[in-house]
Amino acid sequence: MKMTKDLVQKSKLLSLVLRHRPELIGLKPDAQGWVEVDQLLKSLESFGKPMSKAELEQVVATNDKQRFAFSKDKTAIRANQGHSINIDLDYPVSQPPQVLYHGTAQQFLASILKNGIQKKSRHHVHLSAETEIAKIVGSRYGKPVLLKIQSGLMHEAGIKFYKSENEVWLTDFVDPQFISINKQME
Ligand code: HQG
Repeated sequence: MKMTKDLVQKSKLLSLVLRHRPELIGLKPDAQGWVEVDQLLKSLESFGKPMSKAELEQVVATNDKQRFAFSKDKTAIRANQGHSINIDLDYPVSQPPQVLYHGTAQQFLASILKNGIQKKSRHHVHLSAETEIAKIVGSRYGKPVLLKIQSGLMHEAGIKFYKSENEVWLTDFVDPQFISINKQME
């Protein structure tokens, strides 16, 4: 199901407060990034951007990248990945597929091939098993470039990978030796 414009706006506000600036609306996520649903709805209302519980449920269910998740008992919510606030997502270490992809923009290429893929303001480097997703991610910053990552070799070298609830592969850093440009996209 496609999100309406209104739901996209609401989703962006949720990303902002659950990943980057909870203090903006007076929220304090716990150590794993969870906030109480009731508290979130109250805070959004006081902030002048009220959201009903039904709307919140709709955002979680229809979000194009499954960015948010409810706790099992549905009383708490968090973003699945992409945080800049300091939390521990507690995802288990997982064995990655042989190859993963990272979408970036042409202007970052020289620096990446020299310095590796860094996490910048996020907690982890984000990789995906799907080339399509990586292309879309890369095009946010300019002409997209698709990088192929030897995640199998990284795993063998003892580098840890985590898989988020919404199937994003997370790691700390990708050294240039594991990166090649995916020719098909040039
Ligand atoms: C680049 C979205 C120069 C890196 C997506 C990227 C993703 C370097 C940018 C999630 C570099 C950081 C994450 C280096 C890395 N020199 N540039 N050494 N190392 N970069 O947005 O991976 O819509 O923080 O290639 O779907 O683009 O928010 O990371 O271009 O899953 O849910 O620095 O964000 O999800 O940009 O995207 P970002 P990302 P959401």
